[in-house]
Amino acid sequence: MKLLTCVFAAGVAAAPFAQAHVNLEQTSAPAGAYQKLTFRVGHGCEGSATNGISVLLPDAVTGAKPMPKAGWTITTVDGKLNAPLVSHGVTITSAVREVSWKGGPLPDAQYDEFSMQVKLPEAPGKYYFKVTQLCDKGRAEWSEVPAAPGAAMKFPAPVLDVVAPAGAAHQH
Ligand SMILES: [Cu+2]
Repeated sequence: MKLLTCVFAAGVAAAPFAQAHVNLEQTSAPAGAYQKLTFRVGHGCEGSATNGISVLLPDAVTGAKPMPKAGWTITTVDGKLNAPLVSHGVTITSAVREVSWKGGPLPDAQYDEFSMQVKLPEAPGKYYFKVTQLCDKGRAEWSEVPAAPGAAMKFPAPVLDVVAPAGAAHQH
């Protein structure tokens, strides 16, 4: 299937319309936290209404619990973690890897949000959530990860900056 270009990104090198993509409301959050993530859908696929959103979770992000949403059906896909995690003394080898909402459709002229709660990794860093946006006509893969800081991208993956909790340097 042909990958459509984001109409807001086309011909615009900088990112003044970054809010119009699919992105995360939260920009940063503390490591190890149970955190709400809200994915914002700013437009459809070249004018076509959105009828599905799928979010791929980074390997170290676990415990995903999608928030129900009227008019949308949720499905989750479990999978094995590349590296087992220990949480509350229990070793976790598999977890929800993908969360999808299907429904709507959400017209291109309207805006909506899709939320879930996750358990964030203990290791600080940037975590990328690759999102597939399905539309009545076409789709968009929000999966680009910057090769260098500030690199221009047509379909950036939503990103969360996981930071060390305040005072963490003094805890042992
Ligand atoms: Cu956009």
